[in-house]
Amino acid sequence: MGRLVVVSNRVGPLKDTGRAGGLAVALVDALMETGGLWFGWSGNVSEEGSFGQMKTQKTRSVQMAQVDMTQADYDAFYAGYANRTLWPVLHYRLDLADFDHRFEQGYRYVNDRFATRLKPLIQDDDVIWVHDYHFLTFAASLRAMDVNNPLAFFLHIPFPAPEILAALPNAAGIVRAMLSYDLVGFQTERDASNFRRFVIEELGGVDEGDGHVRVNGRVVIAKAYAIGIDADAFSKFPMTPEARKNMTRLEKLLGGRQQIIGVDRIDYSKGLPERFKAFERLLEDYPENRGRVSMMQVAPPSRSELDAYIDIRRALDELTGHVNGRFSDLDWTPIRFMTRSFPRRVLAGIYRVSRVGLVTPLRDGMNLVAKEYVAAQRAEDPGVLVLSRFAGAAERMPEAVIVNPHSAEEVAAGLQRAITMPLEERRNRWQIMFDRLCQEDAAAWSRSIMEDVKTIRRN
Ligand code: GDG
Repeated sequence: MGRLVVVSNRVGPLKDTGRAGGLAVALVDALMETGGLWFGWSGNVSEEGSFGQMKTQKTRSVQMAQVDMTQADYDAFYAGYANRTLWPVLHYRLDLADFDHRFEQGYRYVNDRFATRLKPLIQDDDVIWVHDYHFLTFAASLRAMDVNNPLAFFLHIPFPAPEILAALPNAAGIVRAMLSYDLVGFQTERDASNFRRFVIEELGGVDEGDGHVRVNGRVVIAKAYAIGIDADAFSKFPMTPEARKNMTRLEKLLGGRQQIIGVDRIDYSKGLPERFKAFERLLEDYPENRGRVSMMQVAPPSRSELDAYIDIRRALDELTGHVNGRFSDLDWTPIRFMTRSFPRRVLAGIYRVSRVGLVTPLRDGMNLVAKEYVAAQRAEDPGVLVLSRFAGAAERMPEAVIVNPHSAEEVAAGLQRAITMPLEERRNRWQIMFDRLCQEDAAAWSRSIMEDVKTIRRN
């Protein structure tokens, strides 16, 4: 295979710093193997925008190239179409979507501009791998500039049923643009089949079997490739000095009580208010947990300039106050809500001392926190994952306690089951999930996509 070129909204970090997430880890290995190039937005808004100078940097054989955006680009492309239109629609939240036609124009414009800047850097045998909902139309832009390299795409978030997507103005135009890719990858079988169904029902495509669809004389691969984590590395994090120091602090505070842990960016897709209410329900329905079980929620703020995100944060502050006011005792506070982030190693330590990992998104592409929680447990005495059926992770983790996040009653019952689960059952469930996480890890994920890229035939 030739050189790998990765395109994503944000570039890096390359090092395994405290903040590097699963995506960076998976991509960096693949990039290093081929001496690749990583291209995207610099994170800066400037007057010249994408017409300005390209920032380049080479670290450990990987070339990075970044361009700016103008404020107008940022408003229409990033804060507009990507995060006010596509994010809610693709998460089945039509009620929160903002359909402003100027957003789509700005989005296509930025995709064109970024493609124009990338084009001179492309070599003949490069494989170009584009990431996520910011760049649905990027391949169409490149093809219009006569780029003939293999183009692969991976969508990190859900792809909704055609009945939902049809509400997006010009949905057919957007999906048609996606068909300029040779391969379109999704997190789950459900997402991949939703996409193929749209192509077949709305665009006259023909199912060719094995995840291939034929449309307008071309065959496109549209399959599921569930993203994994570096399970081996993550399982070792709790043993690092940084993690141990913080685990001791936390264990001292807990004083033998049990902890439920949640870790999510503040986002309406994550089901946080529903989760807080389910925890309140646990204390109501199973009062023996009062004074004995607490919930910690780590919630780094994101996209905080958007109204929907401001509203959710306010709702969570209120719910925390409500539950704590109602149930707190002299030596016990039910909910600890922290709108901050922790280094990854510390996070792994927090997972390990928590008896229950609570992951209850209303919709989620995959959800890496579910996988990280399991990877961080000790084989001798593992905690229990309580997982929403609407997280992509649920498709490959049926040994978790699977719940419907919309039902406070059901989540409370799931929590009670997790809290009281006998050791042997906890071990059995954990071992199966951990083995699978090690097998289907981040490296396996990018490898399986690259294997399918090799089957692409361009004429
Ligand atoms: C999108 C899709 C899909 C969180 N808090 C801290 C912290 N994190 C890390 C977690 C995890 C990552 O951020 C979050 O990943 P998720 O998968 O849970 O969710 P999204 O951010 O919405 O990601 C999702 C993913 O893309 C990958 O394809 O799974 O469905 O929505 O790695 O650990 N990291 C640190 N401190 C924190 O406080 N260091």
